Amino acid sequence: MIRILKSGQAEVEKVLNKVYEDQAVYEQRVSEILKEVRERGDEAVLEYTARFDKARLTPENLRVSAEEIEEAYRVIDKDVLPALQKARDNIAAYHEKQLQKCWFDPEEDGTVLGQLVRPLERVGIYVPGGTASYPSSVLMNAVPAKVAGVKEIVMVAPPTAGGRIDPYSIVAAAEAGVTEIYKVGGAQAVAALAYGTRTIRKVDLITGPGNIYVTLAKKMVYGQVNIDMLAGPSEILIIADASADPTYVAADLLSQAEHDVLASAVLVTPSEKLAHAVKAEIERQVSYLSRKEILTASLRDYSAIIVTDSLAEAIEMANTYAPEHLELAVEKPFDILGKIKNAGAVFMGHYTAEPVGDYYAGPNHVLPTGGTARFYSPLNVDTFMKKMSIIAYSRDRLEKVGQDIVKLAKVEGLDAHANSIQVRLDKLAKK
Ligand code: HSO
Ligand code: ZN
Repeated sequence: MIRILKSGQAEVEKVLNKVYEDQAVYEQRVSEILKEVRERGDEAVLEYTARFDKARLTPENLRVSAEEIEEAYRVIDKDVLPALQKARDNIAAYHEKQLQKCWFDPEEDGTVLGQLVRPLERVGIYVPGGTASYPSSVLMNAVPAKVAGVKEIVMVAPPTAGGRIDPYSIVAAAEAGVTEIYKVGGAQAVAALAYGTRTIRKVDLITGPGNIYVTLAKKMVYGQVNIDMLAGPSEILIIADASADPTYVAADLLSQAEHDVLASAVLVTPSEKLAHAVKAEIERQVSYLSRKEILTASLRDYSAIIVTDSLAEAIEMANTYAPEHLELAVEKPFDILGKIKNAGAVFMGHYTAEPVGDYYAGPNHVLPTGGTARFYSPLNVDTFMKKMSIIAYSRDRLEKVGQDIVKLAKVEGLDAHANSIQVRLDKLAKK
């Protein structure tokens, strides 16, 4: 089911540098959908929704109504709501710490330099449909937007054939402060958010994970609007030493392997004994888990247990892989944290099971995948904000340094720039 490899074996390289299939074939279709929605707006959105989701909607019922939101609250399991609210509060508290302050730096001669931090006005959150419709992801996208101070938070999700959206996702949206929900998914939803239609006004930023069509659409509209990142299949890499419990390690590997047939779960450990125990545990646990087909596929193709020569080598492999989720299932996780360079989120010690972060602790679960943790950060409050520079020069300052600016402008051959400074210097000289 899952291979055990030894460091040095050629296959290890393949696991660490995974390559997914070429996406070019989808690009054509996505760009056509974008073009249609751009040109024909709602009409194209509704046609694609009928074709791909089998839902027949009109401009009037494309938006989830107040009654539908009330109904969602009625149909969900009542016990879930307090847990969802607690998760929301934890996410809000964590993201509040990320808020950056505006600052002003006044100087002796009256000059002031500063920076204002402002929320974006209107953002779009994509929520996948079907079994990948996760209320937790609704919270992870919407709560940071709310904390940032975004006024209009628009959610889109593909409807079922009956024209409905998962009630838990609707409730999560309402609890997180989403202001509009539309029943539209796929590339057509991204197009509507990016270009705007009569019913769905355009946004400044699109966040949230989706399938290949959604991801490519986000890539193609980038520039027209901002996007968070390009999400790929989920991954977990666990560094474990002999102190790790094979039952826990196996369970955590399986927790991410169940997301997708393309998901990866990798264990790197210097303990050969642990490697074999984890393999046996995986087989035992898969027998009672429900998503067997997905688990079998993802464990076979993209996952492995790698036995390393040392803990240091295991850490090196983790840095090369740059996993979305990194678990440090070692006796003293804080002792090795300093050596970790690339990971989306780090889960410390034997009791921080990865799902603690997926659902509850507070940090975001929208994380860089596919090695992009080398240069991307988790979704965070900054994603929903932008900065403005403030410059207030005093007369004294301009008089003192104006000639520097004139010189720099002249070097560039831009005499109107030089002139804008010089006219002031000339007047000041006469006073
Ligand atoms: N681990 C997923 C997020 C998720 N897990 C949602 C459960 N629900 C990607 O980081
Ligand atoms: Zn997960």
